[in-house]
Amino acid sequence: MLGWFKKKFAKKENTPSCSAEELAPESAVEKDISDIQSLPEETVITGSQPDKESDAVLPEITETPESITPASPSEAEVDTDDIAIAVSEQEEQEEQKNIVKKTTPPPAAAEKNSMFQRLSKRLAKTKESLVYRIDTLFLGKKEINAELFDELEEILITADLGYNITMEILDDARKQVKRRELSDPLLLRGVLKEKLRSFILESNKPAELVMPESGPFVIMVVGVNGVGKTTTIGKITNKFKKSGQSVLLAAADTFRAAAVAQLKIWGDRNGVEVISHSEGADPSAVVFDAMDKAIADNYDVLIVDTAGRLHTQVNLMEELKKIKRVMGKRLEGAPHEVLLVLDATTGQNGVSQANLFNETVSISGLALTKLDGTAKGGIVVNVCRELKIPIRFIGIGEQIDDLRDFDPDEFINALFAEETH
Ligand SMILES: Nc1nc2c(ncn2[C@@H]2O[C@H](COP(=O)(O)OP(=O)(O)OP(=O)(O)O)[C@@H](O)[C@H]2O)c(=O)[nH]1
Ligand SMILES: [Mg+2]
Repeated sequence: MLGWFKKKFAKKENTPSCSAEELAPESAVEKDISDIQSLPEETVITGSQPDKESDAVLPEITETPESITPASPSEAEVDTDDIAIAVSEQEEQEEQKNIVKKTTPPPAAAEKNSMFQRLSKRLAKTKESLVYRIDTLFLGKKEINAELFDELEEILITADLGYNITMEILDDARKQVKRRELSDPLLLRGVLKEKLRSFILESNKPAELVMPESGPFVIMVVGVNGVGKTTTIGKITNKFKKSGQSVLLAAADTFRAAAVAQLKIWGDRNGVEVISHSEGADPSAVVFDAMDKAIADNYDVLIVDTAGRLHTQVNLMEELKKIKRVMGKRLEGAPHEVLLVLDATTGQNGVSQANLFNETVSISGLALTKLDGTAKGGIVVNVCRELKIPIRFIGIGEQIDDLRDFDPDEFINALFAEETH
């Protein structure tokens, strides 16, 4: 997961060359810092689908919550008659502080925990359609029978796990029941959880991406209309910036003027420059200029936004090939990452989108957005299994820090977590 991102960070710190494992502790610290910086904030998620028409109108960045510690009264405000009371109040406050000190977990652990809670909350719709329905099904059932399997099948299919995965899970469970390894429906819950985890882990092996020794790390972002490409670019930029990387953005979506404006808003939020041409310009020309600047000015990362296109639009898919070619000509090995953004709410269709984009420009990583807005989060497992392309990020909201590095364990644990019932 994001091995390339962390390696670059380590390289900047003049860390002597060492293996990924050796780098791990430092990477973990870096991840913690990035998690802490993106303080959890409770944003309201509306039940409605994001409005495509309003995509140029971006949500405001929520303010970081103010410190809630009350300020102690200044000396000037304290009347001499009240000194005794003030002293006793002060003692009380000190005592309270000590209690807080004793009971509050270390900040990093607390933040990590709250990030997990937040992820779990954002997956509420999928939890309801998948995990809670399974729990309700098993509640009070004493034995595993054919009827229970039928109902389970319906639940798994509805959560968009896909037919093949559903059948594989059920066949495996049936075999365990037959061998009498499984008789209690409640144990079946654990078996399902582990099965889903292993599907993702087997298929989502983190790909080793080799960072360029010199020059910018070039990311080309592609996908169909409205899936969340530009928003995801804004969020990724934030991640890179927070770990000290310089980022340049290229507005190669020249289809609509609003698209350039939208990327510029994200550029402003992150304090990074955006290379753009006028509406209708050749996107390859924008990319060429951006590559020039990224190389000349020694940027660490260049992220290229492209226009949304249907995977079935042959001409537009050819245009993507051209953009990619231009990058490779200007800098050998570029783009180092072709990131396909998939909207989780579109479910199974995402798999066919990915196949066609993959045929055209060889996808190296996936970002699965809008997992907060769908009850079909099972698509994550399906995508891992069917595509065997690593999921790098999951989008769980519209705010700048609503993008998580995809961690299979964290995802499955958040889905099955009981504390947010
Ligand atoms: N709830 C939610 N909304 C998201 C997420 N990611 C993106 N969106 C919303 O999806 C809508 C479309 O996002 P864009 O980033 O404009 O999508 P795009 O792929 O760049 O669109 P085009 O450039 O028109 O193809 C916007 O309203 C975003 O706020 C997410 O993870 N969760
Ligand atoms: Mg866009």
